[in-house]
Order: sequence, then C-alpha cells, then structure tokens
Amino acid sequence: MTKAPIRVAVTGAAGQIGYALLPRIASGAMFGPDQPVILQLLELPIDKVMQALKGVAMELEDCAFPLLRGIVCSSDTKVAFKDANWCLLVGSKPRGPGMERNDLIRENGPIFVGQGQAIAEVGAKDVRVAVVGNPCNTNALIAMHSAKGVPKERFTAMTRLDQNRAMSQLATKAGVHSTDVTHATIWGNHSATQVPDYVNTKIQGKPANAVIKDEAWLKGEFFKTVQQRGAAIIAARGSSSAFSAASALVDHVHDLHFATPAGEWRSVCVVSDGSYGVPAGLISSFPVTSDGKGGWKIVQGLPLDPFVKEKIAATVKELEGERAVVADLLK
Ligand code: NAX
Repeated sequence: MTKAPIRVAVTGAAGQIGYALLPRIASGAMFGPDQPVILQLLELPIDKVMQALKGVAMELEDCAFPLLRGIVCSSDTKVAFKDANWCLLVGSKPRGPGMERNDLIRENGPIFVGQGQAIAEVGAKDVRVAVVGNPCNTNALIAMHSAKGVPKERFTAMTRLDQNRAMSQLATKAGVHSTDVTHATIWGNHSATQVPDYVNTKIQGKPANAVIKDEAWLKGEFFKTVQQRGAAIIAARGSSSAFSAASALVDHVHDLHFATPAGEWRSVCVVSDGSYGVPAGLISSFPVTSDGKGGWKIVQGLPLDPFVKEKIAATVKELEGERAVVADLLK
C-alpha cells in the first residue's frame, strides 16, 4: 500500500542549501525509498527570487522523481506551511558587512516570530521543525516561543554538520573510516563556541581520546578545526557550506524520523530540560536518541572531563546572551 505523502516545507528554497537539499528530499534520502513527499517551498516576495524558485521547481519536475507527489511555491508562510509535517527553516538574512552577531540575531528574530506563528496556525497536527538559518539555536528558540500550542519538543536546530565534520576529522587523525567513528557529540551552540566532545565520541568502540592519545591535538587543533570549519569553507570556496549543510539536514531529519539504533545517539539542538547544567528552556546541542515515533530523549549520565565542562559552560553562556538579545520576542 502506498504511504500518504509527507508534506515538507522548506524556507529559503531558492538559496544554495535549498538547491542541494530539494533533490535529496525528493529522491527519498530523507524519509526513505518508499515514502512519497510533497515539497512546499517558501521564498521572499521579490520577483527575481520567485523567478529563481520557479526555475528550481522546473528542475524538480524534470527529474521525474517517483516519490515527488507535488510542488508548491509561495512567498506566503500560510501557504507554504499549510498542513506541513516538517518545516525546514533554512532561509534567513545573511550577515552583512560590518554587522555584529547581535545585529544578525535582531535582524532575523522577527522572521522566526512570523514563521513560528504561521506554523502554529496552519501546520499539521504532528508538525516538526528543523532550523538551519543562523543563528539557528536562537532562531529555533524564537520560533518555538511564537508557535503557541505546538509542543516545544517539536523544535530542533542543526548541529549535524558539526557532528559530521568532527567525525571526519577524528577518522582522518586516527587513520580509520568515518563509519568507525560513532556517538559523535557536539554540545551547545552552533557557533564558534560549540563543543566537539572527544570523551564520549567513540572510534571503533573506544573513547576517541583513548585512541588518539594526543591531548594537545584534541583540545587544540581538533576543537579549532571543527569550530572554525564554516569560516574555512568560506575562505576556500568563496561561499558558505552548501551541499554539506544540505546533506547534514537530510541526516538530521532522517535520524529524527526513524528510531536511533540501540546504544547510539546523534547530536541535535533541542530544548533543554536542565540536563548537564544547561538551563532549562535554552535550545542547545545534546546527544539525543529518537524513538522513531516523534519522540526523543537527551542521553543521560555521560562523563565530561574538566576541559569539556568548561567549554560547555562558555557555549551555554553565549546561548544565554543570545536569548537576552531577543528577550522581547520570547513572550
Ligand atoms: P542563501 O543566501 O544562498 O539562501 C538563503 C535563501 O533564503 C535566499 O534565497 C533568500 O531569499 C531566502 N530567505 C531569506 N529570508 C527569507 C524569509 N524570511 N523567508 C523565506 N526565504 C527567505 O543561503 P544558504 O547558503 O542557503 O544558507 C541558508 C542559511 O543556512 C544561512 O542562514 C546560513 O548561515 C545557514 N547555515 C547554517 C548551517 C548550520 O549548520 N546550521 C550551516 C550552513 C549555513 O551556513
């Protein structure tokens, strides 16, 4: 029997992440090879941008994807989020020249107020949200507060790209394949203060720091490389990470849609319940398991060394600072 289609809303769909993301959703990479999807694409109400979105939709048609059961293009959140089961909030205002991080947070805040309200108003009863547009943790926090009546657990933000980057760096250093790196854990904010954990991340089943016995590298180059990878990609490519971000979003949603294999976990930014000293209510990256039915849990009781603990305190402080900047939007 054919499954009912999943409605997937994607904002910023004519952007570079959107371009790399949409064919992967439509081909079955996100929800599996037997799950039909309907894509509901949102862009800014600017002629040139809507024209570009039309071109993207034409390309999707030209792929004749067996699982793609419909494409909606709109500049109206109420149309794009209508009955959506998943809302992937990718679009946001980029950082302009001379703009401080706090300016970016303030510029983007209202977008996520409106989108959160629209999700609550017209989204499906089981709607779930993944925020990619930066600053993604705080944007997710704003959307979560604005979506009155939608359970807070439905809102996530993406540190999966950071997780994947950490896995790749550790695999290269240890001389193994990235599939030998499991339980990769990112704590905190998706920013330069994020914390890639080398105690709980495992290489061939052993703690990464028991395999890579180079503390200076783990606390130095490894941290810096993962934290600064986005900037390094911009420096090398002239634009920010696109298909790696799209691929990470496919992983993020896929792994929340399906159950996590027993004993494993993934890094996901979710609303804190106070675990690991992260103040309740902040959206922070944690090791998370999914039950495959819409539920998730923060993995409890993981050991943290003093260095990682100190770094988590710093990234949490940054998240609290970002929350303070948008306090008026969280009512
Ligand atoms: P692009 O500038 O290529 O595309 C963004 C698109 O969003 C544009 O087409 C724009 O018209 C649209 N947009 C802006 N405001 C909108 C709104 N209110 N409603 C609907 N559409 C809107 O950026 P792209 O490279 O695709 O990156 C998108 C976002 O992802 C950026 O905020 C970026 O910082 C963020 N990233 C997040 C990552 C993460 O790991 N969480 C990694 C990659 C990326 O840097």
